[in-house]
Amino acid sequence: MIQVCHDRGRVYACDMSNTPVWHKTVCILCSNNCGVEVRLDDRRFERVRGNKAHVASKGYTCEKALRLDHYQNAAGRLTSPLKKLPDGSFIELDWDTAIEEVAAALVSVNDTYGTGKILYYGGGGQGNHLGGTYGTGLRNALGITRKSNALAQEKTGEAWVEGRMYGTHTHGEFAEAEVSIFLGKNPWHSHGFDETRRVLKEIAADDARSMIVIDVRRTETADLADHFVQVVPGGDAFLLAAILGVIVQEGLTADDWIAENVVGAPEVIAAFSDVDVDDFSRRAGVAVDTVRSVARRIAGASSVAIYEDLGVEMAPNSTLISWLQRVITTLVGSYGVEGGMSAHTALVPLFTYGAAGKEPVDPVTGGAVISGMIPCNEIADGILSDHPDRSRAMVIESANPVHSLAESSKFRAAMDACDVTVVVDLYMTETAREADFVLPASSQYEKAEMTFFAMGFPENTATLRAPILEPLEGTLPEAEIHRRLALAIGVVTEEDLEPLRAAAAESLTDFADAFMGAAASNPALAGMGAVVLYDAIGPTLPEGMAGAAPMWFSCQQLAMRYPDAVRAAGHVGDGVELGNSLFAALIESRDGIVITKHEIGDSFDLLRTSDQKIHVAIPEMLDALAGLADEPTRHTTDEFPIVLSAGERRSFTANTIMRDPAWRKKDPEGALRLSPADAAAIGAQTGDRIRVVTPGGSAVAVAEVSDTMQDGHVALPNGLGLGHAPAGGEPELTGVAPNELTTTDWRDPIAGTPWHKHVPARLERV
Ligand SMILES: Nc1nc2c(c(=O)[nH]1)N[C@H]1C(S)=C(S)[C@@H](COP(=O)(O)OP(=O)(O)OC[C@H]3O[C@@H](n4cnc5c(=O)[nH]c(N)nc54)[C@H](O)[C@@H]3O)O[C@H]1N2
Ligand SMILES: Nc1nc2c(c(=O)[nH]1)N[C@H]1C(S)=C(S)[C@@H](COP(=O)(O)OP(=O)(O)OC[C@H]3O[C@@H](n4cnc5c(=O)[nH]c(N)nc54)[C@H](O)[C@@H]3O)O[C@H]1N2
Ligand code: SF4
Ligand SMILES: [Mo]
Repeated sequence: MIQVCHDRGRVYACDMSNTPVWHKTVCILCSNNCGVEVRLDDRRFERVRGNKAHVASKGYTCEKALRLDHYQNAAGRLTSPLKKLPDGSFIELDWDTAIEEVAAALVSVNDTYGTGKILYYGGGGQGNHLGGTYGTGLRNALGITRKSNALAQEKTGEAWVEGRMYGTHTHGEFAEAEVSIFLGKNPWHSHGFDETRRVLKEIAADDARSMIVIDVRRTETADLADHFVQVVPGGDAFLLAAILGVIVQEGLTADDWIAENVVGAPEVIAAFSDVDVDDFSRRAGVAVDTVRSVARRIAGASSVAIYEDLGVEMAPNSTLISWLQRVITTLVGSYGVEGGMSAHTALVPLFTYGAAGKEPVDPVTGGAVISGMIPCNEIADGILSDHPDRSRAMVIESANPVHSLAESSKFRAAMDACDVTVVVDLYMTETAREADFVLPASSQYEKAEMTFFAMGFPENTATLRAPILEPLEGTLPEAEIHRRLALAIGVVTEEDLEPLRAAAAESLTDFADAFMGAAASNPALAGMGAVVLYDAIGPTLPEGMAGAAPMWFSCQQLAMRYPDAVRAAGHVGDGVELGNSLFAALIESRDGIVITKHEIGDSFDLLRTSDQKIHVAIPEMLDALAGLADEPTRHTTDEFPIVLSAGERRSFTANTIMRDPAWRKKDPEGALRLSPADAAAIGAQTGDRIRVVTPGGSAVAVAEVSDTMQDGHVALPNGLGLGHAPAGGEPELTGVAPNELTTTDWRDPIAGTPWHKHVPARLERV
């Protein structure tokens, strides 16, 4: 028998003898969100272990989950709203005053410059996407049309391609694939699918399956690969085009399958029949025999799954590469087969593809607004321009763009150039320090939270977490911050909310009727959906779960769109009842639930192209392919001859979620890794200090000489150079902040995504 115990601000499940039990939640340090169980000692995470009952991770964790206390309880948690004074110092405000002043400041930006000059950045990280649903309400309340987040510096090139080819997002089933390809992706450390390391080891041990790793460095994943294809930096587009050249020229395409399922294939096949396989292999730095054997292995497989990630998404030709790798799976017929690529469902899709092919252009910078997002690399330039329509204010939630976006100094200047900037975070981050207002959020273990990262097919899952701690005093969950802001801005009133609350108190079905009616007569109310749901349905949910109320609407939408798959997953009823049943299961389960269960053959039904076929011919990509031979491979100069990967995932990196350097058990300062020859060239050894100089800046890092690195390529980890203030004083920095070395102009011409893995650099021994 479990009961709820309260003790010194903590609420915990305990048995009848008051013995604390394990609290189910998830790890928030990467998008896998592995289910974990936490044993608390007062507010500290005393122990963390994998949750064997979790629907997706089944007990799996990596070494990082055990260190989660450093997220929850690091020194310096914010406990009061802050306002910056003209002299740059901060004063504490009470919440009522803070909400009133923030609302007034944002409304005044609209009054002064007209609506549309506020930019909303962020809204969620590796573990928290519910905040973003409330952010949508704020945007609607203030007429904010400009938004962006970290996806617009990594995944928008991919989204540009997928919108055209599939009209939706696709993902591979690596647990089943005969051939798994990791392209600029090091899943051993970065993860990205359920039980990653277990699956990697399983593939490595299975003679019938193959792993192909395409990377510039011999990574931990590469060590497990059947084929490690070590490209030179900038060589990926040449390599993939050469692989496609082999597949086409040796007649290895899946012609019958293509005829049935693909539009535009003849044009694409023709384009690769001309590729000079020998020359392109040489340009990629890969032996042509390797290219041929890899191409044949791919074409001969019953299923191929590819995971591209930052190694190619943040490097030259990134959008072209996103297309080339999808041409491979398309021409060998590996979509909609078990172990291949497939579209998937989502409770809330992370991307919208409706504008694919006609993406609007940002009027200030001229950049393509893909999936509604301003390219990250153009935000600061836009604000610092003299364009009359430039943004005048920013609201930044759950993100640290001063640290995470290119050219930190420029983002600081852009914040300074705004009339008002508001940051919602747990800690005094590099970005919060620059803000006019800082609002302290409750942590992800102090409120209901979830993410929309799950991409499984044919089965997809979702995990809604309950708080395991009461909010730290002085903090508020985003739901409550946004409810108060909406009331202060005046876009919803108590009179609007009262009848909806009353209806929700009766039943969810009554609420559905009342909400539809109210939204029809008052569109502003519909735009505030998340806040309205929180206010009305929230009080009817179990203790601590009010913030999950917007998921009621998402469950309804999913049930409407895929009623059979939702029922096949065990939820019951029709129409609103089916959505209610899904919602009830989500609210109840701490182990995650299956939300949709399809048949593998349904894959094509999930495509959102006009005819539900794959549209492989993209004119801009065919042009880029035609011009590839004339492109340089390395983008370096005599002054900056080395390629720097600025921001690599390692054992103890987790974006900027962990600020306390003590969380790191290895690589405490975040070493600059370089090859023995590059080290010898400047007379450096492991442990020496090396200055890295780039066109954007310079920094000193500790060296780690490593034979996993190829000559002419060096790497710094991501997520270092964070300020941590143990005694509440001035922050101490550990390691190099990678974006002190990057520049906003170094980016993909189509998607505007940065070339952080390909920064020209030179090294000097200090
Ligand atoms: N431990 C840990 N895991 C994480 C995160 C974290 O911070 N720490 N962050 C999460 C996030 S937000 C993301 S987006 C993912 C990113 O996950 P990954 O993309 O896997 O991470 P990276 O280490 O940045 O880059 C992957 C690989 O690209 C290689 N690479 C560099 N340049 C090139 C090139 O020109 N060509 C090729 N083919 N490869 C190249 C690098 O050697 C590296 O092995 O990780 C997620 N998981
Ligand atoms: N040079 C270089 N730059 C990079 C990368 C790289 O490889 N190289 N990687 C890029 C990638 S792929 C990504 S995804 C970005 C990530 O960078 P960002 O998008 O900036 O995200 P995080 O670093 O995860 O920062 C999350 C912030 O959210 C706060 N936070 C945590 N929980 C909550 C919460 O519940 N509520 C609120 N309001 N705040 C919370 C944390 O304290 C932290 O300050 O970095 C990018 N930057
Ligand atoms: S860091 Fe990622 S893979 Fe590791 S335990 Fe956390 S969620 Fe799972
Ligand atoms: Mo990311």
